[in-house]
Amino acid sequence: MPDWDPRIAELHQELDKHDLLPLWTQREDLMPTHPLPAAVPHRWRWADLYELAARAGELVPVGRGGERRAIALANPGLPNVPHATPTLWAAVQYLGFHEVAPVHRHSQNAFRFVLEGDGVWTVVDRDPIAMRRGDLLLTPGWAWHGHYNTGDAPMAWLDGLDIPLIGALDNEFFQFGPDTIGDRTTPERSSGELLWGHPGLRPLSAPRDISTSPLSAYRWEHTDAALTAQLELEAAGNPHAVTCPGHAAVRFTNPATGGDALSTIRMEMHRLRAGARVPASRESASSVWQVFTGTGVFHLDAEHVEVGRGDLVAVPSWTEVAIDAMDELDLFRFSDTPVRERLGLYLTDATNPAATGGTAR
Ligand code: 1HN
Repeated sequence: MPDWDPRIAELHQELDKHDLLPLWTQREDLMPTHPLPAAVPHRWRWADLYELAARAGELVPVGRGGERRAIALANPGLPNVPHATPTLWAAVQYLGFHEVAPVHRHSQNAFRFVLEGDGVWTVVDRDPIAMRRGDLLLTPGWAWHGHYNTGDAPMAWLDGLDIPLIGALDNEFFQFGPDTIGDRTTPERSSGELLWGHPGLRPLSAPRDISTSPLSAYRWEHTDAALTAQLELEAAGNPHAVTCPGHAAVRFTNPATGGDALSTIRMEMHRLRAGARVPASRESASSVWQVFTGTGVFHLDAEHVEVGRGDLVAVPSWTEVAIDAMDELDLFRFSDTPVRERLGLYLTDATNPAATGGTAR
């Protein structure tokens, strides 16, 4: 742009006064060649998180108002907001012996993933669901939910929600439930599992259209068995049983539709044999990983980050990710991919020619 004409500077000032901005000075911000996230790749250590959560457990009561003793992972690239990525919230929640997290509901979708411990039941729409190591529990948007600890020890787990996405859309709704949680029953299986937890079998009593998963809990015994089977089949000579050598993976799905278990959050479990590698790739999705067991290294663009049990890693859109397993490595992952797929926005470096320096047409 010619900057020698003083009338252009005047025009820019005048535009500013009228709350207007010209595209010609902004093009690279408005239309970068690929995503340029403000969020950064980052690791949080489980040992730090757990120790701080336990301290909060001694000092900070849980109850009506604050609702949850949850400590959010705040991405250092996104200052002053409790967001792990621009679309995902991740937190460690801590509930002491005999404590209750009161019932409420909100439009945001949520899940819990249990790294260790048991003794807490989460009640979702009056259905009590046991929380145990390795389990994934769902709280779809607008479902009533509260938690109670009936065990003899405190318990901590990972909460994932789509809070930042719902916030960006100005679509937040929240409602308090009754002040008491009712009978603290401790059934082994929730009614969601009793109805829907049988592979390939759909209850005929169920309505036709079920957009969020009616299966409230995905138990570790099933996830573990599915991953074990993939690696056994690979070892028996079937390379198609795994996504790449030594890498078993499953997605948690809605048994009524086969789609993602939550409409806005994709959840997966990965198992790498010792020494296996997930090759480098980029995708236009942001994600958070948690190490369930084992140790490994995440290669995030130029950074190499060592991870061990419970550690969490935020991966912004278009970050190049590769993973090396030092010993057998189990990883839980959640991402905003379903949102992007539904909107026709999901791209990877394998599908987007611009990513490799070509021209997208
Ligand atoms: C919430 O309801 C839970 O139900 C956890 O455990 C974290 C963060 C913000 C708002 C609501 C839960 C939350 C939350």
